[in-house]
Amino acid sequence: MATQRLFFALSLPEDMQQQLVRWRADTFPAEAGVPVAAANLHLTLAFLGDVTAETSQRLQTLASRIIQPGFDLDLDDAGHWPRPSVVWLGCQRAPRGLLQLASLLRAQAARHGCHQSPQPFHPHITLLRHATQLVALPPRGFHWHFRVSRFSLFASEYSRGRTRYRALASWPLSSQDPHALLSAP
Ligand code: 2AM
Repeated sequence: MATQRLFFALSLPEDMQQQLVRWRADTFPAEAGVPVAAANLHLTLAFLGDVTAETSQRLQTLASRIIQPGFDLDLDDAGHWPRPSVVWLGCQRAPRGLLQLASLLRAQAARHGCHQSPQPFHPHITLLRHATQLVALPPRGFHWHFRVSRFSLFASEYSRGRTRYRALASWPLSSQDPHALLSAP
């Protein structure tokens, strides 16, 4: 049966992709790892693995029904995980909206047979892969901010020695906080 390797994720605004790529080049030496291509930088919400078209369609229908306000994301933390050999960018305090969205998508994925890691969700953007050596991390104090107003389903495609992430569908998060609307005079 034909399957696709899929994941729900947040993409980054193009100008931020470029800023991050420049900062990464200034911050990490070339031998620290293999840089993820600018267009591939993303924050995974829920990894689905290889799924059939039917499962993909069901999960897309559920995703389209999610009603949740957008949220602000502050990227101000970095780390090195020696086991998957990645250097990542994340947040010291993940916003509640991000955790809620990921938790919902992961629960829906699990109910449709997509194995979810038992490890707690640690939101991150992978910057470098094959980071097998000890890496000097940048001192705290760096900071990027952006407003998250949509999330997407991506297919991971491998061809001619390269992995490319292709957005299959995207859904908006509402622009206003419903609680703010309820308490408005
Ligand atoms: P990573 O960046 O930490 O490797 C596509 O592979 C995206 O799904 C990546 O962001 C990857 O995270 C994430 N992902 C989560 N679990 C995965 C798994 N078991 N295999 C591959 N990718 C996974």
